[in-house]
Amino acid sequence: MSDNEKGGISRRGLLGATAGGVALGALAPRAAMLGGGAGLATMAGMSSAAAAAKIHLAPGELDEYYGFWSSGQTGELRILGVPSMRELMRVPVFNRCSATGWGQTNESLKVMTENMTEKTRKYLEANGKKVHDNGDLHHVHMSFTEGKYDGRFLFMNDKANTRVARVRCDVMKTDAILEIPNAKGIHGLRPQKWPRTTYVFANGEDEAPMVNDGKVLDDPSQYVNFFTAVDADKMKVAWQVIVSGNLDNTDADYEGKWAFSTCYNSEMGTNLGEMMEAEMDHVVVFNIAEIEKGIATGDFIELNGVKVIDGRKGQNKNYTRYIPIANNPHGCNMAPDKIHLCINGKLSPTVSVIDVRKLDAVFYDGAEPRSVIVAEPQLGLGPLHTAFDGKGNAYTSLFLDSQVVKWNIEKAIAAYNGDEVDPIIQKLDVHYQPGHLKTSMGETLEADGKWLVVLCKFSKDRFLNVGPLKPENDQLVDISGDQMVIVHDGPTFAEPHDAIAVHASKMTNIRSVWDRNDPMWADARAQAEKDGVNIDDFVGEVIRDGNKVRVYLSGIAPAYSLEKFTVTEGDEVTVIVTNLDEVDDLTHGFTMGNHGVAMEIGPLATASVTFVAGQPGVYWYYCQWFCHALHMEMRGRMFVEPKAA
Ligand code: CUK
Ligand code: CUA
Ligand code: CA
Repeated sequence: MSDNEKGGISRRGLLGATAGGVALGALAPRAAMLGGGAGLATMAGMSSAAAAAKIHLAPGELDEYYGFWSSGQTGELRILGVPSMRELMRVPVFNRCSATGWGQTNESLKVMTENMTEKTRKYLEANGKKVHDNGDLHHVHMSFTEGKYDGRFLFMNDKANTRVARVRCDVMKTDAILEIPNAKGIHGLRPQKWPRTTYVFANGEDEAPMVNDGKVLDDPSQYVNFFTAVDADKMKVAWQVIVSGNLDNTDADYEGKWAFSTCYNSEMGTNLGEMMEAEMDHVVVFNIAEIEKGIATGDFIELNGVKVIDGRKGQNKNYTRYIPIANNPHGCNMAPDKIHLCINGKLSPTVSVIDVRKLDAVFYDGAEPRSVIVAEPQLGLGPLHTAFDGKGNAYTSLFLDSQVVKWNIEKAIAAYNGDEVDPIIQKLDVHYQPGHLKTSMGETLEADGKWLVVLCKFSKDRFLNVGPLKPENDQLVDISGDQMVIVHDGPTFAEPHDAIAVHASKMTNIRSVWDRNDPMWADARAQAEKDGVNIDDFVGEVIRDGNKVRVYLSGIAPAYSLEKFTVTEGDEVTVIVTNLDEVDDLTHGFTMGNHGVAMEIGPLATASVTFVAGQPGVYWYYCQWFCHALHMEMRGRMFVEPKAA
């Protein structure tokens, strides 16, 4: 093992290394970075037959874990089975979905627009749009009760349009999307772990003027960043904190006392050179109780309807502390031992381990901020994220080395204290350039050390060539033994950053058919009541209301309640469809031909869509979800009459 790979070197030594060789490596062109990994591809043949057998599920066998995957710039949530890595479902969140009508149905448009800022609403209106139909979803995390997954909600970020979304785990549909005011580019996101998820913490990555109305433009000295606590139950902003520097990744502790965010741009630079200038950036520690006290006692300003605390450096208050970390750190991962927080070096080959029990002294006894660091093992080039097995070991992705390094936290602490021990247990080649990595249940008190998913940014030669745009490669690693073993290569499309694996026993709320009283279609139900239509019955009604027409359809396989209805060219037509089949897995659809309209209606659900009736003529509508032997026959006609001259 080279010196470079050994733990226990001096702090001065590794900080020196940061500024030199590592930084150069990070800046090398992509082709050069990939060169390192390519020669190692043959090493993948290590998978043992025994480990591989574990992931083979016979037809009909179920997976042990639900994997919840982000999809990056695709903007959706994905559900995979672990360990089979079979994709089970896609849940549209920020994206427009052709199959389900997400982004087009009235129910989804309500979710997407009801917590939008006025600024965005005006922008969209001026451009003839209702919603943004893209998102950049990096981080998906489940709600917690006492440090364990509670199977209620999933929360996720949209870096592209500064939003936070919530998905209901009972029906796996998005039920709230909140655009965060003031902040720009929501990146890191984590739910509070203890005592329960009261807050979802969300990092603003991009600096901008505090009041971003065009009066200040190219004057970075007036830029700020915001840390946001979202009320997880109401999906409204609870409070924000103005910070020094920007914010990248975040995590929360297991006591409900702290939240942490990494910062790679303490320089507040606006170009690459400036963002790498300082020798040290930092991790910000947020003191939740002090911030709540500050809000309660009025020590805030109100900005766009949000209570904002000033937590910048030099405030001399107990809202925040800034702990220096070698330049440009990235991942922020709390270990399930409740004690150790790992800050991943990125430009530095190190992970800085913080003992959260030492934070009180920094806040209240004037202890030096770096006194909380209890280990700083040198692991390899480009550490991005760390995961845990609940047995005292940590797994860190090395982007530049295309490796995962398994190391022991206690040994790293001993090495930091001068003992002659090497904390590194194994380095595993992965394919290639890993970002996030996640262990089964690893971000909870029930970390079980069975599986590790490594989300590689490049797949290069691992799959058949599909052209210049290649899939990512989500590799599954068996970590149940002493040595890590790769057991599966999983191609994924643009581009998962993060994933969690939740044991199936946690998903106690999940349903197979909808409850007729679900709030998702409350608006449609209220309108139906006004129209004197009972949408729980098999009804076919056409209600005319000026140039608005409401068509109530029921579906029982293989027929709709109306085989035809008539409207006038230019009418605003709302079709409200209820699926009255109570059978598991019996989904209907509604597609209106040549109108760009299609939606899903799950068993016992109601869904509605509004469109303008097109040019005069006969248009067929049909069910696009194969529901019955006579599914093709589940169709009807819309007659569009010419407008009276
Ligand atoms: S970030 Cu993508 S690899 Cu958005 Cu969690 Cu680290
Ligand atoms: Cu209903 Cu196909
Ligand atoms: Ca920096």
